[in-house]
Parts: sequence; structure tokens; C-alpha cells
Amino acid sequence: MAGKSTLTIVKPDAFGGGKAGKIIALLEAKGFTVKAARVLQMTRTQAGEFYAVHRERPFYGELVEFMTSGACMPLVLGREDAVQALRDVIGATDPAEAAAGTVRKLYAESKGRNAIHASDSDENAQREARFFFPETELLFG
Ligand code: 3AN
Repeated sequence: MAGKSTLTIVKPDAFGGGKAGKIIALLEAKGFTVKAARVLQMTRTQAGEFYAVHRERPFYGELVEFMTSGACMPLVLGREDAVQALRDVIGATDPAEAAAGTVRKLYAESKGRNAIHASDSDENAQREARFFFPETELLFG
């Protein structure tokens, strides 16, 4: 059964560009509730661990560089079918290919500086939420 929580990050391009409020408002309008939130600037160690799955990809160095370049805002979001619903709302990785009305179409600059992260499975949503919110009892279901 699909889970009720997922993890998003308002990335440094969007957070530093003053777009966090608009992005969260859009997500709330799509039925998500904010269950946890924080603001931090990730260290290289943190970003490297978070994106360890992409370690062999050609853009890994660029990705770690970008994600540590400024503050970002991780949030745990609640909704029915949360993971898939958030993937639908953020749009394609490349904003040029993202559908109208999606977060990336509205706010992303490029494939690398693409405004927002979203977990791609229930398993990763739990792992990623614990990564940023280890002290919180999170309701995954
Ligand atoms: P998504 O974020 O849509 O799940 P993934 O999982 O393929 O996309 O990639 C993770 C992150 O890596 C992306 N959000 C983006 O910031 C970065 N990325 C992906 N592909 C590229 C690329 N070709 N060039 C630069 N950065 C990329």
C-alpha cells in the first residue's frame, strides 16, 4: 500500500532565491501538509551521503557542489499516496521538459539547479526523512 509521507528539499537555488514560501504554498494547495521542516546548509559529507546512490553518475560532483552552495529546506510532507503525488507535482528533472504548473516548470533554472527534490519510493522517503529528522517520530503508513 502506498505511504502517507514523503521527503522534499527546497534546494539552494529556490531557497536562496526566496521561492520557498511560494513552493510550500503550491504544495499545500495540492493537498500536502507539512509534518516537519528545517533549514540548514549541508556539508559535503552530508550531501555526499544523501546522494550516495548517484556516486557513479557524471553529475555527482556538480550535484554535491550545488547542494552545499547555500541553505536548503528539507520538509516531510503528508498526503495520501504521498510519494507519487509529489513526483507528479514537481515535474520532470529537466524544467524544459516539465509539465505546465509543476514546481520545476515554475521555479527551476536547469536540470542541475532544479528547485526541489522528491523521494522516489516509500523506502527512500523513510530513509531520507530519518536522514534530516532523526529525532522525530514520523508517522509513515
Ligand atoms: P530527480 O530529482 O528528478 O529524481 P534524479 O534522481 O535523476 O532526478 O537526479 C537527482 C538530482 O541530480 C537531480 N534533482 C538534479 O539536481 C541532479 N541531476 C540529474 N541529472 C543531472 C544532469 N544531467 N546534470 C546535472 N545535474 C543532474
